[in-house]
Amino acid sequence: MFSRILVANRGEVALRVIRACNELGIETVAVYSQADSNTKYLECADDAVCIGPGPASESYLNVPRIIAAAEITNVDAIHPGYGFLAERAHFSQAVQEAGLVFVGPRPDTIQAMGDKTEARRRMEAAGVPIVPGVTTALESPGEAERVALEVGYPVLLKAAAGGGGKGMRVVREPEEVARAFEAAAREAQAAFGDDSVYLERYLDAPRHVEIQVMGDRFGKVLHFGERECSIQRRHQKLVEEAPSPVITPELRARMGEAAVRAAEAVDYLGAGTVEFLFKDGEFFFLEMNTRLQVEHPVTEMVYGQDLVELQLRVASGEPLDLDQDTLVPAGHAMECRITSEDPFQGFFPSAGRIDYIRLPGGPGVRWDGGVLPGVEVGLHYDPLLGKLIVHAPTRESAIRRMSRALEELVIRGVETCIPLHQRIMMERDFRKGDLSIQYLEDHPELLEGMEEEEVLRAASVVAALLEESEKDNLKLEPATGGMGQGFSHWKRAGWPFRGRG
Ligand code: MV4
Repeated sequence: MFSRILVANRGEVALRVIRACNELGIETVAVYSQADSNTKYLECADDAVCIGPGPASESYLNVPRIIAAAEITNVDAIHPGYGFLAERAHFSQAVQEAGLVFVGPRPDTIQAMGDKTEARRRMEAAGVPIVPGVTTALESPGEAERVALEVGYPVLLKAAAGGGGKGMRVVREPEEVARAFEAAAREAQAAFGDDSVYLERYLDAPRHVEIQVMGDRFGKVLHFGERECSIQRRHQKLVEEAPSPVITPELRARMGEAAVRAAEAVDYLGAGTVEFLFKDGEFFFLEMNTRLQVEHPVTEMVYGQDLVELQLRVASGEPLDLDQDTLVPAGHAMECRITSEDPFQGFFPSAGRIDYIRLPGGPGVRWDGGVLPGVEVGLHYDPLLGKLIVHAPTRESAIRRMSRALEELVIRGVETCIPLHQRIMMERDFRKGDLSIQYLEDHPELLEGMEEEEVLRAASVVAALLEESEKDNLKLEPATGGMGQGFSHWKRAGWPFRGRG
């Protein structure tokens, strides 16, 4: 096992990796930008190195500075976390060339999965179901027209260098294909410096279900079941859960075997995720993410495994000491991503100084967060403040537990999406498990701000409570963050939904 590791990331994922290292007796070196000098993850590391100014290109994305920080602190390995450099083949390569271990897949694997047409070719060869369509880039608008007719409308044009939704175009009529092809190619060129575009059958309102995999240096690959990640906005996931409400043990075994074949086809090392679209009982390979993912905790909770510990063990050369047959999910886990965005103002990013945090606790509640009171939340980086994760025996009890924990959680100083999560937990289709990637578009009422009448009623309740507390000469903390945070006093008085069953 390693004796000292550099964590090339920030915030909650840096803390997650440092915690795993602390349990394993591995020393940690954190890196930080000048914008991050007083955050929580730094305090938990054994050493910390400033790698540059706030802009990510000059700090967390700067390969020479990170390698230099690793060299002066004498580490054995670098863990990239997720985002930033986690899926850059050249970083994995540079770490190796510096004589260090990259905690993640080999450069060739990252490269192969980064090219979406090559990924489709490899998956097809490995017998993994792919969405019907082409597996090489389209040469011309004319070819796009011919192929679209064969594949059948509607079709989706995608950038070969893409992923995460950039440069996609839905086409419903043959007359539109040529123009859409030109537009998609231009967009792909601008976004990725590569104008290659390919085409697939467009699936309407599928679910996003993904399988967690882990590979060791001896060619063994295991899967850890699925996560249901359908609830998202603009490709940013909001709520994830495991298991999926629609995946039976038989389907889990079939999807898991497909994901293991996918990983084996690219000589997979470390933690990875095979994404599928799921519709009408069928599943189709979408992409493979060659990293640990934000939502990995829901898998950890139901499988009772520490995925970061496993990453570190396989990276250091240990074999995976588990059998697929013994990996069976227990209970139900759910995660809400807590971001500094105002869901009722178009998810407008919110900046400010965090002046108060009250964290939830109790049975089956986990908080993976990277912020502390006093921390300045800026606009340099991703808005993720932390993740609230619960584990309970059934999906119904997990939803009740999440509602309870969301009510306990208070973050003041920035707007957050906590009130939206509270509404989702109460929403009928969510409760039934009736989900798709269209969920938020299908439920616009969840994003509506409060009616004026409701605001006035809430304000009068708050005023009455304040008057009461003054009368008793008590200094009461509001139960949640006040007006911006879900009108908790009102909710206790019966808004917006009562039921707890
Ligand atoms: C699709 C699709 C429907 N049909 N492919 C979006 C991100 C990119 N990685 C692939 N994406 C999609 N590919 C076919 N053939 C719908 C999406 C999609 C999506 C997929 C997963 C999670 C959220 C999504 C949101 C919008 C569109």
